[in-house]
Amino acid sequence: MRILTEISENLQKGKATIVKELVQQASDEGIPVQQILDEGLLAGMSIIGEKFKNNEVFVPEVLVAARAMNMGAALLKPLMASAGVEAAGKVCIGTVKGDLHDIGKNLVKMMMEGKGLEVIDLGTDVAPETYVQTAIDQGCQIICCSALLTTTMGVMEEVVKKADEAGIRSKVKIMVGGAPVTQTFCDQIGADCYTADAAVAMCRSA
Ligand code: B12
Repeated sequence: MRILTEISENLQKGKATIVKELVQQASDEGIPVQQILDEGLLAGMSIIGEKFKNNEVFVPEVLVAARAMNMGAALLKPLMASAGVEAAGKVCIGTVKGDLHDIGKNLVKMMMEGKGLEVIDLGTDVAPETYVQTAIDQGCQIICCSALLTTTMGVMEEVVKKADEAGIRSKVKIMVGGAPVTQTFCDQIGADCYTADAAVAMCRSA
């Protein structure tokens, strides 16, 4: 669909205002939210990812694209939220210590909120103790950890250990995700659940 291609192209150029307008237009035209997200915003972000890997674009370009992605996604958020639904549970989510990537984490958060869960966003660079203390203080049933760097994935194991030490392991499910994370890794560190993308994370958390 032309408009979805335009969203992707403008996102790659970091044109946040145009992305926002096009996302609004696409939604007004009745294109499903999931399709706008997948074929517009995420498609653009994935091309930027490839170009970043191949040194065709650099950090500043990625940052403006990320900003456009977040602005477009923020517009979709209320459309995903099921109006007036009472929170079905409480989740705390964050990107692990040492890692500043938050686009995927924000998407998972949005999807979970859309499913009626109350989500406490701990942001990025989150220490294992912070996840566990928040889960205790706020009574969260799920801790969600995101990592995009192979060098920070190991922090997730620390979260599992700290939850164990704090005596809350049986009461809290630990979900892990992010591009380098796999089911094997999830099993290895003793986490409860891994999903490859935000949409599945939403279903599993329900
Ligand atoms: C955007 C980006 C950045 C931006 C981040 C902006 C931001 N606000 O997030 C900036 C420019 C800051 C950046 C910096 C760096 N980056 Co960077 N970045 C990326 C890039 C291009 C896209 C990531 C992204 O947002 N993808 C889109 C989202 C939607 O996908 P996602 O995060 O995977 O999330 C999905 C799933 O994984 C899942 N998910 C995510 N989290 C969770 C959590 C749970 C619980 C669940 C269930 C699911 C789930 O759901 C999401 C949606 O479906 C990737 C390349 C790539 N292809 O991934 C590199 C990439 C991750 N970066 C990389 C690197 C090396 C860096 C830097 C070290 C570069 C540098 N030399 O400075 C720094 C590190 C900074 C730091 N300390 O964190 C490498 C990592 C290599 C590795 N194997 O470790 C990558 C893979 C690029 C590459 N190929 O070299 N980066």
